[in-house]
Amino acid sequence: MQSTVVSSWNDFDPLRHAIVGRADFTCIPPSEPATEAKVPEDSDMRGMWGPRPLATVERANAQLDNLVNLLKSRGVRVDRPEPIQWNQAVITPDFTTGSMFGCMPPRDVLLTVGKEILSAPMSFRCRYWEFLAYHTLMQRYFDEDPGFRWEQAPRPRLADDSYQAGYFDEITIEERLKRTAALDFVTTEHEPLFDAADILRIGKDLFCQHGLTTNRRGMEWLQRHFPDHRVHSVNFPGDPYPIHIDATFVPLRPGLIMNNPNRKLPDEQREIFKANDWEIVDAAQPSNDAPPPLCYSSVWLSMNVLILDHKTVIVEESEHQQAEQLDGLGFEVLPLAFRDAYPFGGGLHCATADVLREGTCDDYFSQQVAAHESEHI
Ligand code: DAV
Repeated sequence: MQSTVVSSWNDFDPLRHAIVGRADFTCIPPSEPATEAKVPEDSDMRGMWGPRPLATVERANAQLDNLVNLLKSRGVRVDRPEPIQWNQAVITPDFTTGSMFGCMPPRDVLLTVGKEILSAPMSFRCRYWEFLAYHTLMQRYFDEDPGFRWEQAPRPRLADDSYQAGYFDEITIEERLKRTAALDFVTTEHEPLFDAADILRIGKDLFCQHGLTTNRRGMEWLQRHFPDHRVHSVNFPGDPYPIHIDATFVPLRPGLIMNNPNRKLPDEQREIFKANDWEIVDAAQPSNDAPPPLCYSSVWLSMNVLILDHKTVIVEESEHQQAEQLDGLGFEVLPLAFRDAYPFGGGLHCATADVLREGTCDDYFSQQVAAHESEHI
């Protein structure tokens, strides 16, 4: 058996070893303060909860297996989590909720920074135990790589004081947009909270989306935990459901990022990219008008691509416009059908987590800029 090396500093250096999620037993969780905030008013998921229909699980797993095969054919080693029976209640001294969620999107919970994989303190109560699906893998990496740092952020309590009560009662989209632009979110600053998928890793700099699932205290914790990094807070007015940075602000290779044109990084937060000669391009429009049924995510999963190296990217096969843009930017585009997996927790980037990418912790932003919202925390 190959021995494991854990190391990854960004999303674009050559990928050698990844974790790909599984759809087994995935549930639509019952409503709770944080999921209330995410599920759109007109969503077909409102009021539904419980295990997802088996036929949809099987279709998602088939597409996840195809992703595994594509990665292997490109020389990437792949591991899979161990799904738990997610249809069980979560009971802690501070809260109870009716079911868990799933382990299709390892990107949400596992943050790889160099030789460390950290399980994130997620704000959804239904996701409290999700890291356990990766426990056997982490144990194995720990045994095989003497330099691997197996870490966990402080477990959040997720009691009522972690959320603003009634925050989303009868709220319109306009009101949502006003509040998110004003950095007023359903999660409070009571304790550190973040999802790993809110953290964009670009070498020495970590750009964190301040939104529904990540608060300033979470970023403060990350800064203290990674003292050699620079942690920046970024936000994207225009997104009524700001959750996870990977359908909003996606680095393609050193010096190039694509930004969701409906969720633009504000001018003052672009300064650091400008000062260091990074180009920010608008992402292509999605080719689909609507997400698949029972899906949390928006049509912008079109941007949720998986980069294999500076010249190769996997794109969902129906996303012709996104594929064309990446082709024009000099990438070899590998199309892969993946929409059946979307309802289980996201796209190609969400469905994976990095174990090993080549490369080192480079300093891409040696010109730091004056403090503002994207300030170094
Ligand atoms: O646009 O719905 C999806 C990100 C999933 N990790 C969106 C964000």
